[in-house]
Amino acid sequence: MNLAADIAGITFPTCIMNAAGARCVTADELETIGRSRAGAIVTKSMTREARDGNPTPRYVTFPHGSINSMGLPNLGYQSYVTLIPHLKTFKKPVIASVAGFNPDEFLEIASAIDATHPHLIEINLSCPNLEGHPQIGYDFEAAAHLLNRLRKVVTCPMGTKLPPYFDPVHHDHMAAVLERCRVDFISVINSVGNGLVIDPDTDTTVITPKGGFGGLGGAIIKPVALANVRAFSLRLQGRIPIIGVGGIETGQDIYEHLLAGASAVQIGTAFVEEGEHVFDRLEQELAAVLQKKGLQSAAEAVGRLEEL
Ligand code: RRO
Repeated sequence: MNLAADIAGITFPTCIMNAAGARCVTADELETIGRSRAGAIVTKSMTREARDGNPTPRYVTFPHGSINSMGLPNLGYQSYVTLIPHLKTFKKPVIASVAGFNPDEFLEIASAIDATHPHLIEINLSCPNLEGHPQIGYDFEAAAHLLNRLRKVVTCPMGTKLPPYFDPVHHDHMAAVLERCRVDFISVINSVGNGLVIDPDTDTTVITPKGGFGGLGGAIIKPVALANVRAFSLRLQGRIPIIGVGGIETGQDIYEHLLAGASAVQIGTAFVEEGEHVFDRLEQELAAVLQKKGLQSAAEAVGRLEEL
């Protein structure tokens, strides 16, 4: 079974990789992904300075989901500038996720990272967990301005990680921005921001930062993720490839993301919970689903969803 994917001219040995944020901060964690069956190494979103992130508890699972408010813990971009050439020796694409607290920071980080030639750069416009910093992906004008500036300095394929949208007019608007800014791929979706999980035994929130509000991940967000993959797929018609993220626990879930229009997928909560063996399991499960459907490759399933 051929599970390879092509995103913006880069070949991925399999279409299943980690999501930015999941076990991908340190050199050790990134090397573990390099040695695993993951189809790429995706870094944690990096900022200008190294960060410890928010106070704990800041990641908790609950039935069928997770909530996090990590607060961008990462080594600072200069450490990843040193690490990326080493990560490339694992012979699979390296995707550097870039964040920033203002446009100039995004520019500084993206330029320095671009000079190390990762295979792709993913611009994170959708972190929900920073007090006083709304998600840029919800401000279409600011997002367009930032992506335009970044496009001028980034030479490798540049994509963006988007928050979930809940109204078709927002999908229309963002799709137009993406095309105008010549974005090479999108990863949809980031966590569903500012959810609230309550522990009824203790009468408390389950995480500490931001009064308990945090980004939701895991199985419960799959329909929102699929909707965003489908909505962008219908609008972009293959001109900008899509990486589907959200709620993937089984090969069947990956198949649904492919049907909706994703060319590849990223695994967040399930990777955190299960470790790197999740990639072997998902690969086997996806191959079995595709075979049952009479398909020879993952690519054949992309965008085949039929409406009733
Ligand atoms: O570090 C985080 O709190 C975080 C980030 Br940057 C993100 O993009 N999405 C998320 O759920 N958490």
